Amino acid sequence: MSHPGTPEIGIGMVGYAFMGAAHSQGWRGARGFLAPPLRPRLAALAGRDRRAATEVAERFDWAEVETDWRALIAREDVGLIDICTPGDTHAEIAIAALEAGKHVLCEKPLANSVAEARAMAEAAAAARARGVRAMAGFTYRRVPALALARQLVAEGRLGTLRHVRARYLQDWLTDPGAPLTWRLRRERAGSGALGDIGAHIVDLTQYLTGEHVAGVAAVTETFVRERPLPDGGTGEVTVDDATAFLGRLAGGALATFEATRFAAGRKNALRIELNGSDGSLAFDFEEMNVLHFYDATAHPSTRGFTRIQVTEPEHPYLGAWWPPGHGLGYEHAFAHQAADLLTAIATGRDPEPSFADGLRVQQVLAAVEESAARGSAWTEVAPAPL
Ligand code: SOE
Repeated sequence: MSHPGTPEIGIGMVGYAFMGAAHSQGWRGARGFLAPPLRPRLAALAGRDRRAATEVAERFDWAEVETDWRALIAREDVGLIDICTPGDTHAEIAIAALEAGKHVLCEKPLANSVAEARAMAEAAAAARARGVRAMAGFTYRRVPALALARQLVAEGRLGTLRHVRARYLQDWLTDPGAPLTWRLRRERAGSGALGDIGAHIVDLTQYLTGEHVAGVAAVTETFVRERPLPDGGTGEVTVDDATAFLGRLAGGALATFEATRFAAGRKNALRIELNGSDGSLAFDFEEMNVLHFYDATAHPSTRGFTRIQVTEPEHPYLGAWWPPGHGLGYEHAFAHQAADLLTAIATGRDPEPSFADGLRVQQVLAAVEESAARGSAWTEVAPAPL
């Protein structure tokens, strides 16, 4: 709990669109509600378009604006660089920041390729030796119901894990008239639904189970290959619209994954179910304050899925927010992420997920693309050493 006299750290954020807004809220929520032992100060926001960046900076109370991320890193009043830009810029900015001695929070997926992610993980390991910390922004780990799920698995409540069933379903591309944004271009985004939302369910699977995905067999598809450009004409979609793949976890459990932007009516349905010898867990982000738990060790007469309302002070993160029962939303996980990173920095611990965790997700994404290119051939994933 912070109190008057709590040391401050200046945050410098690169990017100011959707994720920039989410992270701005995150820093503010962390400071106000979670009160970490290092207080974030919104020092400066960087964006190439000064007018647009200034408008966002004013809305979210960023003190100053830079139009070059290098200038942001060079500022003495900035101790942490928060990267909220498309994937093609992550490696260059993160490595430069770490080398300059700044802590880093980087949005997911960590990079656009395994080579970039590996270079970032190496830079993070070198920086760690100098007390500089790096975290990858797989924010859903900080949804209280999923943090609770992790606790239950770690306590052994599921017994031996048999299955993971992970889906991330959205529908914002079902309209063929939806414009060709950067998210639909490989050179900017790395991949499509796979890297944008598939990365989340791969990370969650590895986080919840504590095991890595050891191999995959995949299909990917691009349903709409030409889309209108924002300024007229059309352009080519160069990433996947959807992917589905089978996986095997290191401990022997079978996993299925699906990530799509074409699931009409599913808005942000991140769903994950785990089945073990002693029980099951099920979560759907569209009901994000709820976790379903089946205890197979309970008496047969009362056995059944329990719908846990994850809104109580006993649950992860909840004690810092509203009175019991009031519930949280999408933005709160960003506040938890910010507070956890600041606490790790202040107490000299390694934040999670690390860049090495981000690299391990990237390796799975690469294996999915390789498998799909080889006609769904089984493709092993050799996880990067911890
Ligand atoms: C778009 O599909 C997106 O905004 C992702 O980029 C985010 O990571 C996810 O939280 C919500 O959906």
